[in-house]
Amino acid sequence: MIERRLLLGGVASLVAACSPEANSANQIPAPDAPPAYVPVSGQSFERFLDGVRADARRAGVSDATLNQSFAGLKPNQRVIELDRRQAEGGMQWEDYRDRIMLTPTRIQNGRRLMAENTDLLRRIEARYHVAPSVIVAIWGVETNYGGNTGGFGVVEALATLAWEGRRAAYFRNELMSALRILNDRHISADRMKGSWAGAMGQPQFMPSNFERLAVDFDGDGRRDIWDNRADALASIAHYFQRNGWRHGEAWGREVRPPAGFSTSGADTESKRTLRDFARMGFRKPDGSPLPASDIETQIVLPSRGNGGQIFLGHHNLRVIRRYNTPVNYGLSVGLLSDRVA
Ligand SMILES: [Ca+2]
Repeated sequence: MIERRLLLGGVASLVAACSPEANSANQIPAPDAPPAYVPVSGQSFERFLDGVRADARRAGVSDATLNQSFAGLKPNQRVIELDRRQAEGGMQWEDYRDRIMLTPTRIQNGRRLMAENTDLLRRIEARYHVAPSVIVAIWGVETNYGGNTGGFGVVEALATLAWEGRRAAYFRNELMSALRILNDRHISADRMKGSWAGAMGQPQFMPSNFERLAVDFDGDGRRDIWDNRADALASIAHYFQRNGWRHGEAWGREVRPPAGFSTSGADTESKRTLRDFARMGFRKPDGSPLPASDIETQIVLPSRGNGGQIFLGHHNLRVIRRYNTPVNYGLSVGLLSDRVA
């Protein structure tokens, strides 16, 4: 099975960047008050890198790759700050949906890019059996269609996080993956950019996910999810295929509940057919009947929603959430995929 990606990638940083707190936090700290970060291990950064270097050599990474990757490498204080501030939250579903995820610009650009990449998306769909609209929606929310892939050096960010100590084992493993990717020459060290947490390229894959799931769709021998659109979009499709996407099925839908329905007592665990929900009085938001379908589904409530929207989530919503776990992320990707389809 594929490990779940942590909530670390583009959307998390996007939310952080758009929150009012982030603006003040972006200010450079006063020079006379440098925050002192002491790694959990108490080890110096240089000693830490020596250990990584030894492990990487044993894993077959060349000295040339290591010298290039580690030249002038220092811990990045901004990465540590962002990691410690990661527990953002509190954003209302309606604000997250309208101000962050489903902005008019993102919807328009998604439609335009669906049209401009029809042929590529059809070929990807033919190989991986994943809907083009969901590929484009992920591309849109993760990196604004490749426009914002993160400006951190991936090796620098991962080395900082692996040294600094919180989740050290996880990030050290990701750092080793990143070094193997460089050693295999899929990307050059200076082009290997990502988020502060090391999520890379247009799909924001962590390095271990890259190793398992990134694909070379254009056949040039390199899996380039940074600068090659075919590789980036096919890699998203491959991720979905490997996580059980059911081609031709919807992700879910918004519904209007029957009279007397209360979100506080709602059963969000039981799965029933859409037909059963229709019998129970659930309808489309406009009041028209739900399709009499045998697809299995369950009630999904947005987190921190004001009770205005209620959804039925099918199997494919769970697949979307394997890309990034939060329920509001999954719902937004589903809604965006409908809007760009
Ligand atoms: Ca390629």
